[in-house]
Amino acid sequence: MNQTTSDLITGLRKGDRRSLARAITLVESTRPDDRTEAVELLDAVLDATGASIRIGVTGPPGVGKSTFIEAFGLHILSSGHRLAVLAIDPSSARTGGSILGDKTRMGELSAAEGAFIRPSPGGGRLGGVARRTREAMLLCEAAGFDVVVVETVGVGQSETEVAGMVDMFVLLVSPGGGDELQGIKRGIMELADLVVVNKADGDLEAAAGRTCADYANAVHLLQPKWTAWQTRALQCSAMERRGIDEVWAAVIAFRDSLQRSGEFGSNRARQAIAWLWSEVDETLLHDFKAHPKVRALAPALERAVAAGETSPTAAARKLLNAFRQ
Ligand SMILES: Nc1nc2c(ncn2[C@@H]2O[C@H](COP(=O)(O)OP(=O)(O)O)[C@@H](O)[C@H]2O)c(=O)[nH]1
Ligand SMILES: [Mg+2]
Repeated sequence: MNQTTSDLITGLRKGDRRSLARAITLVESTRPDDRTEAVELLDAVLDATGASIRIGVTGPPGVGKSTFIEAFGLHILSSGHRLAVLAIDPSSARTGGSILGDKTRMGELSAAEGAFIRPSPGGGRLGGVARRTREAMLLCEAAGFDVVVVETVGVGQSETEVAGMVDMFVLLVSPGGGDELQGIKRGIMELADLVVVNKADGDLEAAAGRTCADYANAVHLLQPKWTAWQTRALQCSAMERRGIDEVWAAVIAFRDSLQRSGEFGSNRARQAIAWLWSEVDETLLHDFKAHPKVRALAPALERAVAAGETSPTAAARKLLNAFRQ
């Protein structure tokens, strides 16, 4: 292990935010020597990880995720916790814009002593993002952040991946009629442990109440995820910072119920095993695609498959044989 890495470990264990930022940059790097350092780093701090509650926050663009996380985060800090926010935005790699928007919407939180906010630009493949986000989450825990929020834009497969690495999954929705309920994909509803109807203020307050009741009914029809917890629906105004304490109370109730039933620990164990295999999957696939023989053969085989001259199965076999040789 080099000096930089051992300095990072010391800094992390002291809760230094600059060391945390640098450690996350290291785990995000794809350079092979950085990867080696990153794995050593993660191993060295593993004993200091795990003692947090990991919360996924998702919802369609514009629902108020960033505003909510700002209000929620400040509330959590005031109860004496340290909060890390990891924001995954698959579009930010292209536009770069949403990070700036989030920085301003989370201005008070980013300036707060006990908070750490890190946008995770979507580095190409989604799987790659989730992979590094898991590692970043462990680093935040090692640095003493006992609440970790992973924010994801509710548009794609990212929800499933994020739900697979957090303890609790919170779905933010806007006030609206029955159509709104239809618009949220059923699959995402099934992942939610808590549905929060945001923007329950001003003209939207009455609609928020109705939407909240609709969701409360809808979640009862879903297959329960846990024996010790039934998905709830709440409403809040992130902008006016009302109803935020109820959301935090629900998070605590969720954690306590699942810890009592043993499901908290068993879920984490399941997630760790899934992580192991996805790490193997992704590394193998990466090595496969980077293999010189595979790279040499692939273009011609792709053309042959596209032209209908070779079956995809036969072409895949050729590539796999070239890889194994
Ligand atoms: N009325 C109202 N507007 C809100 C609330 N929360 C967020 N907004 C507004 O909704 C828009 C999108 O908010 P933002 O936090 O960026 O949403 P995100 O895309 O989900 O992160 C902004 O114009 C916010 O000011 C709320 O509780 N009430
Ligand atoms: Mg946002």
